[in-house]
Amino acid sequence: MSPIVSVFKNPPDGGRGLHRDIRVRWALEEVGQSYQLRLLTFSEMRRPEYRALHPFGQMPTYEDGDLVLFESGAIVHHIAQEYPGLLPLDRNGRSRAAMWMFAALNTIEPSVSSGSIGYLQQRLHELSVLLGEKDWLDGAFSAGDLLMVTVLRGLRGADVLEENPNLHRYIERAEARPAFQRALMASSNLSRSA
Ligand code: GTB
Repeated sequence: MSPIVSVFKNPPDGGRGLHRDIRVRWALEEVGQSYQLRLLTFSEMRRPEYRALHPFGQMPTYEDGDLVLFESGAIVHHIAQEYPGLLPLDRNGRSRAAMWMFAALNTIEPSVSSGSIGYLQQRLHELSVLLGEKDWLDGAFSAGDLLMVTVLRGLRGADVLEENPNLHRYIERAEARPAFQRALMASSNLSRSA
């Protein structure tokens, strides 16, 4: 049985891959693991059956046998540990990839929703300096880059992002990955058929 990922039946983003499920779909595509979808409307997300999977009634969730997970970061972390392809082989490298996963969700994502442009500007500038002309944050593409790019994608076109051209190129490089393209295509096909 392949894992089951919950997604919006009628994605409000019109299939542009802006919901948190894109993180999970992309991670599964990167590691070459097929998956099934649990399609949900907003009202179905409020039902007790779904609350049993996700206490906050959000998506995505991930079901694999007797394992049920919520929180997109935890799900991507699980996939990265379970299947080869999203974490380096050495212990220190794995810990640094986890550090970048936390940085994406715990430092950059909150700064995006903080409402303070100055604060966000500062964090993005620091990230831009750190990335420099490297392709990825720390060696090969990892789960850290995957989460960081999903956070940054929401800022595309905004001055605060575009004043860091290397971050724009970083997003483009990640979006050009075949695994991302497959995940995005699956999201937009779903939206078209809704
Ligand atoms: N921390 C959780 C995680 O990472 O899994 C956050 C999950 C979350 O916020 N999920 C949202 C949700 O289920 C969907 S992605 N919301 C319903 C609810 O809270 O009741 C957030 C989102 C929503 C809409 C757009 N959009 O329209 O473009 C983009 C992203």
